[in-house]
Amino acid sequence: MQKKNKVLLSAVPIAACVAALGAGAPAAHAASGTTYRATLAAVPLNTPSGAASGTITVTLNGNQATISEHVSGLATKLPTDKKTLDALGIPAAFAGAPFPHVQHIHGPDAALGAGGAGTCPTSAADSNHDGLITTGEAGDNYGPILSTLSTAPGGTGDEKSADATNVKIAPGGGSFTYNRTITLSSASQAAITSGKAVIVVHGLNPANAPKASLTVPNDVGLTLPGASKPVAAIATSPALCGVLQASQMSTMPGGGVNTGFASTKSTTNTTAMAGGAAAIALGGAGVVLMRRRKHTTV
Ligand SMILES: [Cu+2]
Repeated sequence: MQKKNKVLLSAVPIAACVAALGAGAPAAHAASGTTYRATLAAVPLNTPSGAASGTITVTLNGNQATISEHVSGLATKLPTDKKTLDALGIPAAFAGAPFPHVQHIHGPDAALGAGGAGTCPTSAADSNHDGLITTGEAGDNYGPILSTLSTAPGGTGDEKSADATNVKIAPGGGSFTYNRTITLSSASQAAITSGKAVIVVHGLNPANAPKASLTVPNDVGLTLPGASKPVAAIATSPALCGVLQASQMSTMPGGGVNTGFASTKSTTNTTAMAGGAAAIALGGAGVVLMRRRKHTTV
């Protein structure tokens, strides 16, 4: 039932899978608990509408979260060309590897004094108007990293964990399926039950990413191990985003599986003290790499 490290590159019929999921029945439904789901949509400016998408279901049982996610349409492989790698600040060791997509549960973190509005950025988040929404620019929307959805054995990391930006344990490839049960921090649990947890998949596709993302260094101070300069913003910028919401079967055709979601949609606590530097710094040091569509084909 659990495909642990099978995440990298299970490329096959994901599109079909996504469609099925979108239609209703949660794929991974724990015996009990509350199910939350999100449609992962293209972040404006960063990913053309419809070019990439996904769905994620999170079933919460105490601090255990059973996650089932399908994503498609993202960048597939890293470039192999040394010049391209150098230009983007990607170490040669990553040449040709599956494009890693670091992904997190973001949200407010009271312990850090970091807010998060529980929203995905709109194009208005591009505060410097360069056509790109960077991690920093989206920080007010979704807040700092609360949990990392990695492929590492045992699971997840809090916002201080190196796992958060470790590309070696990030799911990779243009399409992937991610199924596992992880232990959540209290901040993550609180964010989810208050409707402020936001799933963010990082790493833009050079084939359709804003030009600025190739030339501007990332704004979270991230330099990949072995690189001579900070990785380009394309690596850390949010590609897909979705707000986790208690599963409301009423919105689904034929709806049936309703199990008391109402209580989980509590009034949002207005902890959104938008914007601390902390939120920004942690908000997505995503990591990743990218590839230039120029020569490799997908
Ligand atoms: Cu993130």
